[in-house]
Amino acid sequence: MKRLHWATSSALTLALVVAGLALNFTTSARAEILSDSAAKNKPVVGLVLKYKEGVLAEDFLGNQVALTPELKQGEDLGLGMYSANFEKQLDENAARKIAETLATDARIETIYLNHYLTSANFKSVNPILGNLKASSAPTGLKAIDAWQESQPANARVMISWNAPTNLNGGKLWGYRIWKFDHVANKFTVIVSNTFSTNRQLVITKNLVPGATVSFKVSAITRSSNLKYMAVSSPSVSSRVTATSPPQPPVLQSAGTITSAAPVVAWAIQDKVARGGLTVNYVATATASDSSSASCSSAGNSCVLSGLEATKEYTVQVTATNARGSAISAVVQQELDPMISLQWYLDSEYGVNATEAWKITKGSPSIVVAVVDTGITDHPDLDDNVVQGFDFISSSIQARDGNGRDADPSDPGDYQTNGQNSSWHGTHVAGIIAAESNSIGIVGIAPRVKIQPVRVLGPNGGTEADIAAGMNWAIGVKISGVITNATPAKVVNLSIGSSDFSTCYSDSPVQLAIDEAKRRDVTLVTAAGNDDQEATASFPGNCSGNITIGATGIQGDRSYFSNYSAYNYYYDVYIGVDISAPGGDDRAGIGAPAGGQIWSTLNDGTRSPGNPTYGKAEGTSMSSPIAAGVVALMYSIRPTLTDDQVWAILSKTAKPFAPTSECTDKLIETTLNNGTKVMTGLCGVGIIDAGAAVKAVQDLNK
Ligand SMILES: [Ca+2]
Ligand SMILES: [Ca+2]
Ligand SMILES: [Ca+2]
Repeated sequence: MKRLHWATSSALTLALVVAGLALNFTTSARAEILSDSAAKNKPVVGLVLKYKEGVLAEDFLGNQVALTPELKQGEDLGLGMYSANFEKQLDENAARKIAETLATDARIETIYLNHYLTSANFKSVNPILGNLKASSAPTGLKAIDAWQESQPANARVMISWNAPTNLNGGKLWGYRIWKFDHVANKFTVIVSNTFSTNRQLVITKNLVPGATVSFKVSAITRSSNLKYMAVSSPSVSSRVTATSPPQPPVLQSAGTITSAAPVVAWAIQDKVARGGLTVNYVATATASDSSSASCSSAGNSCVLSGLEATKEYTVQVTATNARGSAISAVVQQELDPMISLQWYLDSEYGVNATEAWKITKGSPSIVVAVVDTGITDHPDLDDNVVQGFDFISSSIQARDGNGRDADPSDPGDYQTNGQNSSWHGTHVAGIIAAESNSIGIVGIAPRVKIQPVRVLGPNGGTEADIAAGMNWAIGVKISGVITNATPAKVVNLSIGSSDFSTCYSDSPVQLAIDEAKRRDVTLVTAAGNDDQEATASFPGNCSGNITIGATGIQGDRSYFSNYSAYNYYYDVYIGVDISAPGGDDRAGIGAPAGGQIWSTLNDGTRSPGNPTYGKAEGTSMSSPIAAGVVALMYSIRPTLTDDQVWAILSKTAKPFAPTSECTDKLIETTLNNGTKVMTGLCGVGIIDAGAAVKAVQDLNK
């Protein structure tokens, strides 16, 4: 739900919060106790305690403070939250009694029942304006490339300017720096106050080498009694292109040749790929006996000559500009043989994957966390898996003989009633990043990395374990747990529970999402498979994540997919942000994979057997397709913000089938601030990887 922040903070959440308030036992001196009213008939497994800032939540022996005798010590969840568990599950009243005892402890800020807890008050400080006339604008702004040989791949610019000529009685306090944002299409503040009268600044953050950027500067003054501040209008803007060595060219002719005078061609590089500079290319053909020939061009092809037709040559292209060189990768020519079953890649209502792959198949430095059942060994995945973690705290649920550990292998989530293990995490991981390697299938982003974070066992997962897994995935430090050396840029949660109708603003999972947004990590969630309003499916109904509905091969809502709720007050649909293929076996009779989603699996019925492939359908499948597309977007521009990711995904979405109810219920609403938003029963459309990645590439022009 969740990209409509103005709505979540008022109408929709208001109704939910009012219901929640009736349950609160909040007074100013006591910790707040929160519980989901929809879950009041469910057993409570423990509490989540959020300690007040500055409190040491563990004593010097490592014992968690403030626990009562009924509570067993739990674990650090990150962000100041700790779990604490009951010996056995309790009902709401019994759990609340224990929570009330704890609520008088001055060290605790919030207590969450039902596996939940927390509270965080974010107070923004508004500077006092007025009673002081702003200075004149700074003049003479100059932005120059400040490339450094010691860090050749990093974009670096320096801006300098003249002080305002008229301070209008104020005292110069610092400067405000603005940068043009191509998605918002306006200048946005990147440094609120330099707190310095220095008139130059080196900028290294959120710059793309080769991309042109514009800056403006305002002067900040304050009154002599320091009570008031004023910000001048911005200076005239200045543009600069940060430079770097070029990116490796992508060969478009064969990487191996046997003719005497072949044409070698490579993809045209845009300005960013050229490192912002003029580039010259040299193609070289080398035989196994080291004989070679080369040709050069400033364009995108050249003709080799002097080769011997009887020899086999390997061809590579080197791009060189004033900052350095880069050489093309060895060409991958095989196709993964099961690609014909993967209709969700390129059929009419697929995601246009091949168009995206012309630009990128993903960068190995982009990590997608799969917060799920863990992972199994698979030759189509193994090379793309980075260190994950197992956050299932109950050793009984975990089935690996212990609680938390560094091995996220999936031992099987079979049910004692005879239901086989699902290998859900393995299927989800393959959809995102199965390798492009001439076997099996290919993932949406086959060169990015998967980080398996195990939180789901045979009974699902607790919110505490899920929140801890999310926090670790995005790089939050958690005591007793190895540091995440490769924090994720995208987190996929193919989880949907209609047992919880509310995502409280201070629930552990919501706080993890808030932290992810602060770190510009994109959280992608499933809308749920209950064929009901998605606003009742947790954690898709939290705020700030992107919630994905499912469509079938015919471009209509999958029969099981949750859908958006219509909000009369705001005239918008809320719940599903956008859709992606999730399969629909009823609409896919006779289609490849029966209209379902084909991915990596395991053939074990209980514990892991052999790697295999198979089909599945659900918003659990549409969510990782979206996560893969987002990973491709970050791959060519890691400095994208999460809000830019959503702006691009929503602008580039492709239409549903003309006859679909999803098309009928698309509406455009003008918000109070004049901006227009499109919402609909199934979100704004079907994700289009080709158009989204192209739009990111266009930002680089
Ligand atoms: Ca374990
Ligand atoms: Ca384990
Ligand atoms: Ca493959």
